[in-house]
Amino acid sequence: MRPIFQTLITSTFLLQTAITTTSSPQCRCLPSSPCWPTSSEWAALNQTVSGKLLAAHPVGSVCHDPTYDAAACADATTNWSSSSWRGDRPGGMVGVNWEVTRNETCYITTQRNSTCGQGRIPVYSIAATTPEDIQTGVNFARTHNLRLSIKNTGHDFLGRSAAKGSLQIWTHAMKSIKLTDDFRPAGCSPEKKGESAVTIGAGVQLRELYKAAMEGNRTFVAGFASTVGAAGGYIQGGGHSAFGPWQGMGSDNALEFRVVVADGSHVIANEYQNTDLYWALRGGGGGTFGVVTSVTLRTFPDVPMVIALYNFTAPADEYYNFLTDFYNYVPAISDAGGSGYHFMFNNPPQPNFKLTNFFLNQTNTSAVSAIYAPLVSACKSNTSETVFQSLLLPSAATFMYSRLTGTELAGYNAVLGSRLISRTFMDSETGPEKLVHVLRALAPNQGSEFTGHQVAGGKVAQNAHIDSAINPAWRRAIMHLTFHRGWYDDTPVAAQEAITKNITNVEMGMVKALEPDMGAYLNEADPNDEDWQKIFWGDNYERLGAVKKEWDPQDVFMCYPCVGAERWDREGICRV
Ligand SMILES: Cc1cc2nc3c(=O)[nH]c(=O)nc-3n(C[C@H](O)[C@H](O)[C@H](O)COP(=O)(O)OP(=O)(O)OC[C@H]3O[C@@H](n4cnc5c(N)ncnc54)[C@H](O)[C@@H]3O)c2cc1C
Ligand SMILES: *[C@@H]1O[C@H](CO)[C@@H](O)[C@H](O)[C@H]1NC(C)=O
Ligand SMILES: *[C@@H]1O[C@H](CO)[C@@H](O)[C@H](O)[C@H]1NC(C)=O
Ligand SMILES: *[C@@H]1O[C@H](CO)[C@@H](O)[C@H](O)[C@H]1NC(C)=O
Ligand SMILES: *[C@@H]1O[C@H](CO)[C@@H](O)[C@H](O)[C@H]1NC(C)=O
Ligand SMILES: *[C@@H]1O[C@H](CO)[C@@H](O)[C@H](O)[C@H]1NC(C)=O
Ligand SMILES: *[C@@H]1O[C@H](CO)[C@@H](O)[C@H](O)[C@H]1NC(C)=O
Ligand SMILES: *[C@@H]1O[C@H](CO)[C@@H](O)[C@H](O)[C@H]1NC(C)=O
Ligand SMILES: *[C@@H]1O[C@H](CO)[C@@H](O)[C@H](O)[C@H]1NC(C)=O
Ligand SMILES: *[C@@H]1O[C@H](CO)[C@@H](O)[C@H](O)[C@H]1NC(C)=O
Ligand SMILES: CC(=O)N[C@H]1CO[C@H](CO)[C@@H](O)[C@@H]1O
Repeated sequence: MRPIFQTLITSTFLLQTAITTTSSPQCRCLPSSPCWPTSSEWAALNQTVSGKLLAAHPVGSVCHDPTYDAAACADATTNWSSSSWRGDRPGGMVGVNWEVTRNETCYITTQRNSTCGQGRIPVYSIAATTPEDIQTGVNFARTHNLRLSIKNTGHDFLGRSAAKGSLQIWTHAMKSIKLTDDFRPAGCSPEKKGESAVTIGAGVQLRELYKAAMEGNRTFVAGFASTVGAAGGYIQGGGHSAFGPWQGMGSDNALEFRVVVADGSHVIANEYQNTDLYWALRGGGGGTFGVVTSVTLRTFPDVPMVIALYNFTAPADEYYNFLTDFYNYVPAISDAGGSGYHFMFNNPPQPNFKLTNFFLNQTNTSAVSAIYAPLVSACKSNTSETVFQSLLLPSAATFMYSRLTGTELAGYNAVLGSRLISRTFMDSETGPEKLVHVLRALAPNQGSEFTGHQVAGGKVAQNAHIDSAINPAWRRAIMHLTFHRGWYDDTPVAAQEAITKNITNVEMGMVKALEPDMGAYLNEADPNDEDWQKIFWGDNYERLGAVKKEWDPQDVFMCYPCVGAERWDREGICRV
């Protein structure tokens, strides 16, 4: 070795030593490291949390040697695609691709004798029932320099709720729900008037909350899903909803958080105390600033609503003309208070469009039908099929609960692409046409559908004055567009990579070119975009970085792509 390199290496080494002795270790302790806690230390931890420490395993491991179990494997096979079954297990994620490392084969479709690796599933899990359990877990992970992960339901589309070699804090069992008409944030002035709200434990899932709200004749802002968590990644990521254009983003209506932070203390964050943490928790993303133990959400009276249903099928040219016309109407639908979802199915023999729009606190079905009437008549033809209806529903709360089936599709391998589309773009003369041009170009390579989430505009835009960490692009948006690409368990690793790279480099490239200055929703987006800081948080990223440094200087909490993740490798194991 030439002396120059020798010197370089030696000085680099010295520098490293200096850094590690004055700050934190370079890498986390993994089960293979000498610094991994001893079995008696794990046993003591288990005792402190009253026996709630579990060994976590990939859900497919019961179908493989040497852990094969015929009955458990039959159960796994039956329930493989159920998000509630996956949510009930510490090793279950909604996307199998976030459980299994690409070259490992822990599937129900692979042979019993093929190796089932631990993949990205944590080693141990604390099935917390109290904030104290969580404090114990955070302190243990910090003291032993462990990779810490937080799992609520495992729905994260970007894989943030699993982490290789980690100790998991699992919030699933924290199910308390308390409605009140007189919520006053801790620390507020005596004159502050109370308001209607609900305080929920970290593990409450949306269907449970919709049920409680319906029974209390109330509504609240949340997603259209049964098993997504109400207090975890959803609300901390901003939380979009069909009720958003009526009452704002989910996080706009989060009044108070209780959080176990990196030093192990349990703190309150609201408008009156720890305001920087409160700012960051409303849109800064889950898994980053602490473990939220409970959150208080504003509630609203139950109201009637009108829903508009549209079903359109036609040969491709006619279909895409219709779609362009439809997007020209989206601003008018938004101005009339409309929100909701439309689905664009690209499957042969003919593309099909389905829409469900919500008009909250409205009762006049003729007024709603009148908004769509010109579109409906312009697009009716002898080659298309159109069904349009508007219906009056007496209770929005009852409708939401009754439409939720209790579980969602899970157990697949997929990644998403998505983009927030601005009101300005949709209002522009050529915007709708350009958007449809891209949708048409992407359709042949499309697994099933595009979804247009009409969850912005209205109160979401009007709430631009709220100072929170949410991506400012949400305030300018009129729609959140998503699509996904999947693969099979036995798709070769190289082919999987070709699919994910194509989304990032080709397909998202086309979508982003429509409006380079917009962004994306951090909970439903391409996990591989290198520009994630700007895309998910825009100008808020710098301030988020400062809050992260203040509350968690050693990065006890880490996920990817999450605030501060540029300091770590992709799995959050070694600093870069
Ligand atoms: C079927 C389906 C429907 C969806 N519908 C909607 C929708 O209508 N609107 C919408 O906005 N989004 C929707 N989403 C996206 C959803 O918001 C995200 O998947 C979100 O991450 C789920 O949060 P979770 O806590 O349930 O999941 P998890 O995967 O368990 O957690 C997500 C992230 O939050 C962290 N986290 C979880 N709990 C805590 C906690 N207590 N404290 C700190 N960090 C925590 C995790 O570490 C992880 O980083 C949907 C997703 C699916 C799969
Ligand atoms: C923790 O203790 C409980 C009850 O004593 C036991 O059932 C469980 O297996 C222990 N967990 C681990 C990881 O050993
Ligand atoms: C998968 O690849 C990783 C990284 O290359 C390697 O460490 C691991 O042993 C592989 N697992 C299997 C089952 O081949
Ligand atoms: C697994 O079992 C099949 C037959 O059931 C056999 O052909 C194959 O060689 C086995 N593979 C390993 C790795 O043992
Ligand atoms: C909800 O409304 C129904 C019908 O108006 C009423 O009978 C019921 O008592 C109300 N429930 C609550 C908790 O206010
Ligand atoms: C909507 O259109 C599809 C495709 O033409 C058809 O199969 C379906 O039954 C229609 N649904 C309704 C509610 O009209
Ligand atoms: C519903 O609309 C009426 C006016 O039409 C308004 O007075 C009332 O406050 C609204 N209710 C809610 C909960 O928005
Ligand atoms: C409902 O809307 C229609 C069409 O805009 C209007 O003519 C009618 O007067 C409205 N009905 C009520 C009760 O407001
Ligand atoms: C549809 O209508 C057009 C014009 O009215 C006509 O030329 C065409 O033949 C019709 N197509 C079918 C399939 O009936
Ligand atoms: C990449 O995406 C484009 C647009 O959807 C598609 O035409 C092309 O076939 C894709 N390539 C691969 C390798 O998937
Ligand atoms: C949690 C869950 O969905 N469990 C189901 C697994 O499959 C069996 C058989 O269909 C059902 O009875 C369980 O409810």
